[in-house]
Amino acid sequence: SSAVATVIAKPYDYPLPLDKTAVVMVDFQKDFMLKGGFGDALGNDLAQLQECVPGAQALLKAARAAHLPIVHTLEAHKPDLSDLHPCKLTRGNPKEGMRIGDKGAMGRILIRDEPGNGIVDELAPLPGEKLLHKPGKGAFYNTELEAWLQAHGITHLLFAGVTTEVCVQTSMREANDRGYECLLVSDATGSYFPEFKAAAIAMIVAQGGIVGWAADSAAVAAAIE
Ligand code: C5J
Repeated sequence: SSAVATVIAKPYDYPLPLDKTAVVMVDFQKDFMLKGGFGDALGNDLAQLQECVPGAQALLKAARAAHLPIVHTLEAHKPDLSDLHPCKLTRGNPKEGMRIGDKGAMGRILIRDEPGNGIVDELAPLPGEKLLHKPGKGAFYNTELEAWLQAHGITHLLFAGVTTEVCVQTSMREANDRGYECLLVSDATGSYFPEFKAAAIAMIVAQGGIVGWAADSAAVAAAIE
């Protein structure tokens, strides 16, 4: 269909073409959300990220019912670390044995296909949904995402994920510069720092939506159901 739904959003209504919109679930990984992973290794307060799980579940449910394509990104490095810049390996001065590639409680930290690198059970991908491994913070850097979106005729992206001001905001800015109309689902994204989440949303929608729009999962669900 060529139907266009309307999401009540900030800074103003978001037109959502039902056959040209995809959902990008950014890095809902055990590595960021559970003990023994990468986020934990960097000394973060993991409890903060749990708050956005219900909103992310509501978004997934509505998007699946509306048959929107869903992309799940995973921040991940190859086992031989050939896609890991030295600056990322050493950044944060992690404790001995807690660097990217080291063996942690959930397997090697931030390495593709290790148990800790997978998505949390509550938001597990379904067969047929796209998994996208990315070595950087942004989902477009060194990945097949842009080609995949073009092949599927996607022009509009709904973003969710962790963390708001790092991988989610970076990916949304990359998408905005590539011409995609982007909306951040505000209760489906979380940060270790609640004040950074609030600031990221505010800076995205400021200046008439300089990076894009924001709305909660209920507003998105109401528009696409
Ligand atoms: C971080 C991410 N925060 N997924 N990664 O290192 O936001």
